[in-house]
Amino acid sequence: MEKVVYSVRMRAAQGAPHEKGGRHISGAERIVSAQEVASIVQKMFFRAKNHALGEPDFINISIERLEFSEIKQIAALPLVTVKANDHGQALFCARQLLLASGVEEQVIEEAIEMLARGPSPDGRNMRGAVIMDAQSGRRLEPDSWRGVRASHMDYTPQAAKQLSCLLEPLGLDHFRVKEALALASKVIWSGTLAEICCSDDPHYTTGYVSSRRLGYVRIPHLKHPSFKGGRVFFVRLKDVNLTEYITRLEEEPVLITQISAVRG
Ligand code: WAQ
Ligand code: MG
Ligand code: MG
Repeated sequence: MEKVVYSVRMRAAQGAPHEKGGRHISGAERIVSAQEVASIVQKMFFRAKNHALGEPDFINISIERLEFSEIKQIAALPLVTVKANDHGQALFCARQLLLASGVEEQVIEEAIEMLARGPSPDGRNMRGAVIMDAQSGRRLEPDSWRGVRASHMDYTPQAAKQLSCLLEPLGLDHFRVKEALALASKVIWSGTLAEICCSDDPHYTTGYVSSRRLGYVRIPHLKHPSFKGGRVFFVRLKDVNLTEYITRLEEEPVLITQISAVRG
């Protein structure tokens, strides 16, 4: 990539801007070279405007200059899809995977409950993720209306191409899968013990559990159609300094330069 690159980030809300309590509709981000910025902005506008959750009233697109040399280079988590035939089996898988990653049983139940109900205090979607103490289940994100957003991550063009080639024969070469893998890889790199995620799109039912130990594990049917969706980042408080951890998640730019194993 060039010496200077740009972080392009989009967030869209309905009714009011996010900071004035608007409903979150869509968010996306990329790290690209200068000549790509205009086309990415156009694509993000189109994506926000045509979202399944509705048409946004406020679309915020920000562009930030970054020195390539200051961006951390990381590997993607290995990707695998488990077999789950229905929502019950999916929940069973998710519980086992989180348990194997070191999350307490009771905490897992609280997190699943939260994804079903809607993680914000009024039971709606949040723009960001819940941070949860893997031992006590205590919520640690500073703002439980907003949550914490993992940000400033993307693939290098070469890694993106390589990933597409591996996903294509599996029928998974879709922006949703690629974005979720990038996010999950950064989230684990930042010091997260494990993550569980369900889309906020009522029609997209595949979710995932990820951890350093298990990689990115896709779980069909994880999201029941009635689930609100969201993300929970589980942390061990003895492993991370919470303030530094949140800064890393939100601000530290990361490019994925290396793709790990991909299995359908
Ligand atoms: N940081 C933290 N939380 C986020 C972020 C972010 N950058 N983006 C979204 N969230 C939270 C927010 O609460 C959303 O409502 C929720 O996650 C779901 O986001 O392999 O589509 O973008 O087949 O709807 C996973 C499976 C799809 C992909 C996930 O999530 C696959 C998905 P969505
Ligand atoms: Mg998204
Ligand atoms: Mg969505």
